[in-house]
Amino acid sequence: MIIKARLVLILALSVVGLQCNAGANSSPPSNNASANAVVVKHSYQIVNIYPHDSGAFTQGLIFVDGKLYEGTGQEGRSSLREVDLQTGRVLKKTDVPEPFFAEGITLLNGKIYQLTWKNKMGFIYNAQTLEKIGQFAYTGEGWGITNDGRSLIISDGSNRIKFLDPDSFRVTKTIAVTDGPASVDQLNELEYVNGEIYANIWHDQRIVTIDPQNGRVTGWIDLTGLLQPGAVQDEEAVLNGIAYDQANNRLFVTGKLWPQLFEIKIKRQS
Ligand SMILES: [Ca+2]
Repeated sequence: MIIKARLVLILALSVVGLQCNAGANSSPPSNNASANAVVVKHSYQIVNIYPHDSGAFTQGLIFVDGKLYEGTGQEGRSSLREVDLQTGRVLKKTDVPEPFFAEGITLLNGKIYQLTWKNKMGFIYNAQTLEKIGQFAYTGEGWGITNDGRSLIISDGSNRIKFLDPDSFRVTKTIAVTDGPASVDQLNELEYVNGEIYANIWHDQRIVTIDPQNGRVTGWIDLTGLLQPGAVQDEEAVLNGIAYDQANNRLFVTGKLWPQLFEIKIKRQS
């Protein structure tokens, strides 16, 4: 019995050692939440694959009322587009002038809101025409944006998500995203899906799902292997872009400069 107990102890210590090594090799450490907490990992399956403009540096993706909209970034290449899902063809486009580096987009009450990265200025468009009809100021960086039907919900590259009143643009609530004791930062493109916030994490193959009430992580969706190896060359061509078609319960994902856009189905584990 003693020998057996010792064996169990050695095995347990070995597991702890392996976890420590895994933690030491992960980068960045603040995103190594899965090793520290009870995590729900969801799997996925590909439902459809559509063409995507491989010149589009995707920073925002939404699907509303049967239309796919995309916001693209980089100075001089930033834009807001309406895109044909089936062909990937750009149907309408409004360019964002230099020096603005456009980021996430969301549609609320017929208006599309688009963030910019470091310019502390967002743009407002008529969703039908993509004509610019206004702008708004905010503090900090702008990364991803979505909405819950009432508030604009904004990420800034940290682990914080801010809720803004869409009329006054005042911050009404801020949540810190945590998975157990671990902070989950570099939150990027966002999507509000059935009462949860889905977020891309910059340079990470995982989407994190978040409780908007308290910032607690509710699950992880690992999309490693979604894009064929070698399909993109640019180091910045990372997973970014989540759009939910609420009417048909479809979830779309793509990445910066990716040649494809995927409809995926999440297989939830609980
Ligand atoms: Ca989105």
